[in-house]
Formats: sequence, structure tokens, C-alpha cells
Amino acid sequence: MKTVYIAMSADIIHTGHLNIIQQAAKLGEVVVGVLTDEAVASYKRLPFLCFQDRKTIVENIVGVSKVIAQETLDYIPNLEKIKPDYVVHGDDWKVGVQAKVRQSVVDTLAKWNGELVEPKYTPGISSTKLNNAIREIGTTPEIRMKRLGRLINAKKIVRILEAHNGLSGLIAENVFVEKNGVKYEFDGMWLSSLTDSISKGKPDIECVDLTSRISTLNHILETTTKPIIYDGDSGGLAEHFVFMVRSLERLGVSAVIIEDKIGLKKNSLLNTGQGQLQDDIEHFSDKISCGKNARVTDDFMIIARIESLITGAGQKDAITRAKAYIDAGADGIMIHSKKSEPDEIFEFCRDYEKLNKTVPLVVVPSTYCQVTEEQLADFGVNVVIYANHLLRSAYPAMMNTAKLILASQRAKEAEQLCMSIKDIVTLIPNGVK
Ligand code: SPV
Ligand code: MG
Repeated sequence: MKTVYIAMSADIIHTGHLNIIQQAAKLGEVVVGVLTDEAVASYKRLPFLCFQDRKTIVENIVGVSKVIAQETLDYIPNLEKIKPDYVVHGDDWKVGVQAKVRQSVVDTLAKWNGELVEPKYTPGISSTKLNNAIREIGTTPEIRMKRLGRLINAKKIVRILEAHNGLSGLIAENVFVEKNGVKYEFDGMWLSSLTDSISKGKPDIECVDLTSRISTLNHILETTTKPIIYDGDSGGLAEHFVFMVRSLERLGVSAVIIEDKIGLKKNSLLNTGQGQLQDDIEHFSDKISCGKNARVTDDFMIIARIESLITGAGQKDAITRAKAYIDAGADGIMIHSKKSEPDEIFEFCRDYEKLNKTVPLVVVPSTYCQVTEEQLADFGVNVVIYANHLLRSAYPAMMNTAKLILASQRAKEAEQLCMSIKDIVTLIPNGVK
């Protein structure tokens, strides 16, 4: 019996997949390599279904003999392992970004006289359309919540963008760029206390209450399916924090980040920085434990934000706190800095790596914005948050338009700064088909 190898991500199974499997089964015993979350996330968005579900589905398709994991986009490691007589793939990969992967399959098969068989691509099936249909259906709180953990496991670094209303949520949800065949997009949203407060015309001092913050959150939940990290400020009193945890978890938020500040909370990037006290380790650890005990599931993450580099308490204090907060049950650590260079963040990362027990590490490079995602990932950072950029870019644009109308005593001149009326009216499609 000959061996036939097929690779697929198998997230949305359609008749094109079945056709390939049928063709392959005519040639011999079919082994399917299902791409792991990590392999898929290396070039496009994380699959909707987790690896185990995708594997089980493919195992139950008629004509499939065996399913194995394909851990890279590249076929070679699996081909070398099973040395198939045939590889079957639709002929749509002869051109475009996949042409290189195809060539390496041809070269590798040649080593044992294997053959590449390329049935005609099944026309009329658009994965993009199927993807959009799934987005329209939406998500559930449980699926959304679990997605952050899956992303952290699958990606070198998880990329999060601030959102402060339904529209900015839509931007974070949908915007992408393609570079060298790789699709880059944001993995989720940050519900910043700064931008949520400022868009309500309030300072970032915990004066926007939880009900109001949750109202913003609901607008974002309605327009998006990606995971959400909620900025919980100081978390308030431990007795109050447990209710915040319950509410966020119920809504399908993936994580809350609370910072070890006490007294009137001020934004960490304020230049004066005076008067902000850092909580003591025991008190804040207790708040983390209370939050952990309040959770209903293991999936909701409580991330402890360390402010030692902001208050001037220093590196040693920051690492001592990281250890203590992890012992108290923190599911992640965020280390913050307001320096214009990333040096102190890198120094923390080096020391953090040496701890014998660590959890995912989060950073917010607002002031040290020259740092690249690749540098951060190399230092072991798991999540990067672009915490305020949509609002910071929107406000000056709106101010310019307002000033131009005033200066011109009419709106004509400001038109050049605006999107067309047609575009704004049709920006959000009518739900009725
Ligand atoms: C926020 O976005 O509200 C934050 C990050 O907490 S920072 O503004 O840097 O404090
Ligand atoms: Mg904040």
C-alpha cells in the first residue's frame, strides 16, 4: 500500500477538502498532517477551532487513515519522517506566496522518488467568505475568553490594540496588512482606563465607575470576536475586585490587569508622578488571591501589574514583587516603564527569566515606542499592548477639522480632511440582508 500525505489547517472544512481527500484515497493510505495552532499563527490568524478539535474532525472523514500534527508551515519535517509516495495538494499553490513551500515539497519528494499530485482547485469556494460568515455569526463568551491563552501558546508575541468604543473595536477586529505573504493583524483589544476615561471627558483616576466601563466594554463586545484584556486600574478594594472579576468573566473578557497602586490612582505616564503610592506586597497579593478565588473558570486570567519602575522602587523590588504575585496566583505579570528607552524593561526581562516559576509577561511600550515586537519576543515578552494609539491619533485629527471650520467660516475647506459622506454612511453595513 502506498502512503499519501496531505497537509491542512482544517478549520473550516468544505467540499474542496473532501475532494482532495477522495483523490488522495485513490492513490493509497491517506495520512493528514493537521497544522498546529502555532503553525497556522505563523502566517495568518489563529484557527477558530483548537488543534484537538480539528484533529478529531479530520480523523472522522471517510478516506483518512491517520492524522498527525504538522508543527510548521513547512512540510519537510513530516515528509522526512513518513517518506510518503505521494503528496496531494490543490493546484492553486503554483503561484503566489505558497510557491516556495510547493518547491521544497517537490525537492524533498525527489529524494525517494515521491510524486506531487495536484488536483484542480475546487472553484467557487472562498475561505475568505466563509471566514466572514463566521465573524458575522460572532462568538461566545467562553470561546472568546479562551482565545487569549491559545494565542499566548501559539504565537511568539501576542499583539493587542487599545479600543474605547464600538468603532475603534471594529478597527482592531478587522484591520490587517499583508507583507511577504504573511497576514498581520491585531490579536485582541485592550480596554484602557486612560482612553475610556478620556473619551468620556474624565481624567484617568478611577472616577469612571465599573458600570460605565462595562457599558463601553459591551459596545466593543458587540462589534468584535477577538479576546479582550481589561484595564482594571488598582482593582479597588479586594472586596470590590471580586465583583469586577465575576462580571468580566461572565462577559467573556480573557484577562484583567490590576496595578499595585494605592490611594488616588493616577496615570503611570504622568510626568510629575508625585503622590502615587505603591501598595505593599502582602496587601496586593491578597487582592490577587481574592480575585482568583472569585473566578468560576480556570480560563479567566488575573494579571498583576508591577509599578516599581514607575514609582522609583527599582528593579530588585520589581522582581521581588513578580515572585510574590506569582505565588499569590497571578496568571501573568505586566511590567511598566515610562522611560524613553527600553533598557530597564530588558533588564527586568533578563531577571524575570531567571525566576524558577514564571507566567506570561506583558509590556506596554508607550514611551519606549521604538522597541520592536521581535526585540520584545526575544526578551521573552509574551504580550505587547499598544495602549492608547487610536484615541491619540483620532483627537488631533478631530481638532484640526474643528479649527479649519472655524477659520474658514464654512465646511468646504475641512472636506479634504474628512472621509466621504458615502463612506461614513456605508461604513457599518445594515444588518438586514
Ligand atoms: C491605560 O492604557 O490606561 C494604562 C496604561 O493603564 S498607562 O496609560 O501607560 O498607564
Ligand atoms: Mg490604565
